[in-house]
Amino acid sequence: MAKEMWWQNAVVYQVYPKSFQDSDNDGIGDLRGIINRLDYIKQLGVDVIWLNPIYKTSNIDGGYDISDYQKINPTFGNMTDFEELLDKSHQKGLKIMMDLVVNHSSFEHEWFQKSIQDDSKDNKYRDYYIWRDPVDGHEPNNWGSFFSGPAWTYDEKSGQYYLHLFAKEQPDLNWDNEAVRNSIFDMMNWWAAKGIDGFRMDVISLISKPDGLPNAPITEGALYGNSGDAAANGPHVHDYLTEMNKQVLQKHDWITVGETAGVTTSEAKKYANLDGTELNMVFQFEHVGLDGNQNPTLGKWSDKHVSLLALRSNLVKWQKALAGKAWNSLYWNNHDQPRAISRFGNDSPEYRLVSGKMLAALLHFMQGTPYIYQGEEIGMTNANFQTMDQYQDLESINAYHELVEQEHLISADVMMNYLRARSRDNARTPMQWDSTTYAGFSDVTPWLEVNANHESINVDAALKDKESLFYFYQRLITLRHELPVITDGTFDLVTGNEKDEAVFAYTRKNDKEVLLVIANFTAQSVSRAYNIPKDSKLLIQNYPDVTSLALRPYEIRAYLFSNRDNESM
Ligand code: ISL
Repeated sequence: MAKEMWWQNAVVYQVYPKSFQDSDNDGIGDLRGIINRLDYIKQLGVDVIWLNPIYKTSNIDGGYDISDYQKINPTFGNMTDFEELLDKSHQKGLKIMMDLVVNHSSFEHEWFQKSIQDDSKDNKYRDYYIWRDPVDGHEPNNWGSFFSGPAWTYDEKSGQYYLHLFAKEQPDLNWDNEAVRNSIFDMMNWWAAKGIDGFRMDVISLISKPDGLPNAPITEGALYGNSGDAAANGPHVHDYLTEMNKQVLQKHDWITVGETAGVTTSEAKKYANLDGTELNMVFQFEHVGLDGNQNPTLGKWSDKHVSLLALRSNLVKWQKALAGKAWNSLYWNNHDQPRAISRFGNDSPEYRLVSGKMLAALLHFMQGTPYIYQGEEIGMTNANFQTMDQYQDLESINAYHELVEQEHLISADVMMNYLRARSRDNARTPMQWDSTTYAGFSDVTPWLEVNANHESINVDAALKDKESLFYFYQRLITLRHELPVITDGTFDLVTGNEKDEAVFAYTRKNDKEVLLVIANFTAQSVSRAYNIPKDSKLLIQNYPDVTSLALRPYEIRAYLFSNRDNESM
């Protein structure tokens, strides 16, 4: 491997501020809440905190609709609070990665307000967004919004439509306009001067729209063309990121990660190339798309469980394809995805802990930078909401409305199951600090209901129990910092493992050492024969004892031994 960069050996903790810790008892998390919990984050041992958007917002989409990129959301605090958070984090050796949401702004942003201000269509800000004339009295093309309905909204005053790949309150910025790019780079440099440590870039793969905005292929039965496919990895995206790199990123020793919907391994090798001309790494979406609905119209709405065969072949593909060429980010969940244990493990009381540890170790021993989403480290589970009024997320609410009430494609009961399995609100229930009524998140009713299981699943309980998931994560993070093979070792599946329907087994190998990871992905005991050298050290396991090579439900073991190259697994 070429010269190692600090972020290749780092672990990131993702904080969704709205749901992390409320310090002023308005039921909404805030910056002071995060400041008060920095010691907890530090105790886990991570290197970086990624903050979901904390900017002034219209609050349509959890802060991903920014109305002023240089102001703090007043519900979260003010710039002095932010500076204190940055300062205190740095004092504790924690870096802060901000969210950069520049595929779109809020409709309330000054640029958009000026863009719609008059109907002359030639003011400077008109071209900051993507405006088109109607075609035959309709939308300019067939693109659908990620959040239901068409991706175009008509503006009566000017007689034109504007493009929004997300909600109508999130108009897409026109990256083909150099003035837009320069405004964004100036804003990034302004944050750089504050001393931040990097950016996570929201849907950055969508910023360059295809020339002429042609219709997107439409799957049979689908309501709209797939705008995500149409806009992903567009004609100039790499030029624009190279430009951003020159004007901003190159000047700093930052961590940067692109959220790249629709990214393939060959595209990822460009975005996250090791020459450092674009970004450090990307979030790919393939492994969280494998359990989607068979019916393409329903897309992500499903309650299916992915098979180990499909999941493993995907994860292995990414490990292999990027090795030596680009850098992976590793994640099971985030603020948009259901909880890892509920989705990929088993959230029953019997197996929650053991399957959570298995998932953690399986991911953390791969090559790449691991991301831990708040609450993952204590094994929080899906929200298990029973009625629609418990949901707050616009994606969930719009989808219910469109699929159940408007198009009658599925019944309310089926959709409720799908939401329990996939709604973004599963990830957004308040952080569970203790067993009190509002889980120590707030003294008043929180903006989104606390998961009922906070009485037993909470930070207080985890910190008191030496066998908790928290300490298991802490150990995994320490191991990554101490053992180079976790960062630089080559990745290989154990011979023959690709067809195993129950066990995932791989090695990481460098000149000196071999790390062998064996994980049972099922609730049944299985036995397998692996050649484990006598002098190997059992590095970590999720059962208190080891007897034979029979693997108990969700058992994982990682062995470390010296590399005797000719040895076969
Ligand atoms: O959440 C999704 C599926 O449920 C994705 O399609 C998601 O919309 C996509 O990954 C983009 O996500 C990001 O941009 C959105 C915002 O709502 C998400 O929270 C953010 O992570 C628009 O800014």
